[in-house]
Amino acid sequence: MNPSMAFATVFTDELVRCGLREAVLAPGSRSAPLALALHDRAEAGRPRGSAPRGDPGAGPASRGDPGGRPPGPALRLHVRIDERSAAFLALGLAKASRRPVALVCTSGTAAAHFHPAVIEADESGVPLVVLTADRPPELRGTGANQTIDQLKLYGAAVRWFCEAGVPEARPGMAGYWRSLACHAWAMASGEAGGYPGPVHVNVPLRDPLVPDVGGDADGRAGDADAAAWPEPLVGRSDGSPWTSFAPPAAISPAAPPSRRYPAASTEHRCGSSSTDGPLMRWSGLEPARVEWTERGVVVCGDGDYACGPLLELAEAAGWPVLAEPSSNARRGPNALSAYGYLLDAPGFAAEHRPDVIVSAGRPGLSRGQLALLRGTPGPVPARHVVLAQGPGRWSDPARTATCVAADLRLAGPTPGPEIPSAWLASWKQADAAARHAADAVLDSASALSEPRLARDLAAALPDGALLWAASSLPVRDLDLHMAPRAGVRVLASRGASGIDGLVSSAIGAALAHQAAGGGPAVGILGDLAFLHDSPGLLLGPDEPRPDLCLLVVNNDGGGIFSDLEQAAFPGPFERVFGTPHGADISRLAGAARLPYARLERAEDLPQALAGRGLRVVEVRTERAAGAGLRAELRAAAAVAAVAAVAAPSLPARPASDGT
Ligand SMILES: Cc1ncc(C[n+]2csc(CCOP(=O)(O)OP(=O)(O)O)c2C)c(N)n1
Ligand SMILES: [Mg+2]
Repeated sequence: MNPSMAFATVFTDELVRCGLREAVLAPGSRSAPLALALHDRAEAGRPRGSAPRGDPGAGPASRGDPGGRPPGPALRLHVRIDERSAAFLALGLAKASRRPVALVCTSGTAAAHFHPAVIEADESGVPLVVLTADRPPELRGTGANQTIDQLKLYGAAVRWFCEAGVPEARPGMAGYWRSLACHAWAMASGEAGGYPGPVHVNVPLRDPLVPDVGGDADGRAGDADAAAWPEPLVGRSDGSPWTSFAPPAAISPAAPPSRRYPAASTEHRCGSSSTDGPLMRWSGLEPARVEWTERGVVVCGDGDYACGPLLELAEAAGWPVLAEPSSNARRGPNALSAYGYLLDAPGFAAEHRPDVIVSAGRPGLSRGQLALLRGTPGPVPARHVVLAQGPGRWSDPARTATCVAADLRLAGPTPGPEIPSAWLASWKQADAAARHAADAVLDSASALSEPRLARDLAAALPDGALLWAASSLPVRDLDLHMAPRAGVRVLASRGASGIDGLVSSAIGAALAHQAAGGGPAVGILGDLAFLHDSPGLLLGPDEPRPDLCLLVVNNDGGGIFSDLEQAAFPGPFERVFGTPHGADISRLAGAARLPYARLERAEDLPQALAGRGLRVVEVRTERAAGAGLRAELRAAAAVAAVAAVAAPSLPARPASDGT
């Protein structure tokens, strides 16, 4: 076995021992050893003749481990033409599975195309192990073909960068490679104590880049010539990783897992064995104490956190829960569905200024929500406790945090859910009134509108479904119209809020969701987002395919801009913001050989969702009409909300700041 193949085979084996179940590859020549090793490992773990779309869980042993080893889990390989799509596919897989995914490309500009997904993974704490093949040092800076400076290519967006040594056939290499793989895994997954995210290993590989002639005619790494290596290449004999990391500190019994609000999915969580426990498992810190006061609010931003304890705290305190869809915390009796309308309603926010805000995840989806955090109108909240996203990561976009904590406890006498709170009742009454008014507007319109589609979609999905919501209006329409519910996992790329890579991210999330036994998946995307990642539609015949309906809301451009200040400049608006394209979505789906359908009436939504496999459903809407409808919705909801709380007056705010 030559050194490049030995490295790739051992490194792959070690990553699988760490827990790797999915790998994504965009082909090239310099990365050939990694491509062959991943393919060998994935093929060997699959029962003979089976389709490649199987569950990447347990499977028979691969023959890829030089020197043999006990049966191990299977690895699933995905191949994509476009590195940007490949990287977002990996992001979706890792986000839904909460497990690092390996992402491999060749040298040169290929590696640069990973950058947007690496940034999103950094911002949203999604674990990726990025492996970029490179020329060996002696060929760099010489004008050698397809050679660029790949060192620290992703800057500060990775948790850890490492330039691997050029593989050599000498003693000590196997331990080095296995230790390196474990290091990369731990830094990505958070098992080493950090916040999960992407890591980058630049891998210089010298020729030969394929198995030695006379080795394995199928192009497999081969076991036989492993004997010629100067030392055994095998890993730990019990199949365990070369290096394991001690689990986080024991969890305080004061923070039992929430039974009433189980986590939205049953999958593995990085660095811990359970998804449902205290908000943060990583911390040995004492929970922050929050003294009870009536006027409290819980804000749940985007993110992957066990929100059950927080929802129970909100119930015990009598505080409303203002949860973005991708927080997966919009459930339980205190969750509101139209809070965005309430916060925009004139007078409502001033009348409902909280004395304490507890925020979790990464808020920032709407201006009203940011204004609440900022304390506008009125004084900044006297107390704003931010629950950190992970070690060293917290989100405080309004810079009003008075305390950042890993966990919190409600202290002092609390009313409990059975004692009616005028404060909570007021929020709930206003929410119900706004919801009712908005529903009436939506149901009276003859054309299928974008907000109605979002509302009906969230309600129509069965328990166990996954919903990927694209940036721009789809996720905002859900935020304004999704009724509280459990059973559907909502994911979105809210780290950097790009409209890039969303076809591939949705495909990756659906694949991981279904590999773990999850139900159907739907991605709701604007037309520009869909077009932006149209290469993501192109799946080769051997590629794993999800059961995913891509619902394309085609308003022929960026509808969100019609709701923003830019709309006040009608001259340049259409060309430089609206971005009309006139693209034929059906032909694009046809070019990728995907089933395509048009949805025209709201009543037909269940039927449109009823298919199977990867498919495209287009809904045509109009940007101008959408902007008009949204204005009408805001006005109707505001009038209803304000009227609903006008009669019974709220308890007077205490003269002090309530702390
Ligand atoms: C990669 C990237 N480029 C540009 C933007 C700025 N941007 C935000 S929303 C948007 C328009 C999106 O249009 P579409 O996907 O059709 O959704 P719609 O606004 O119509 O709902 C753009 C260009 C972005 N967020 N990400
Ligand atoms: Mg659009």
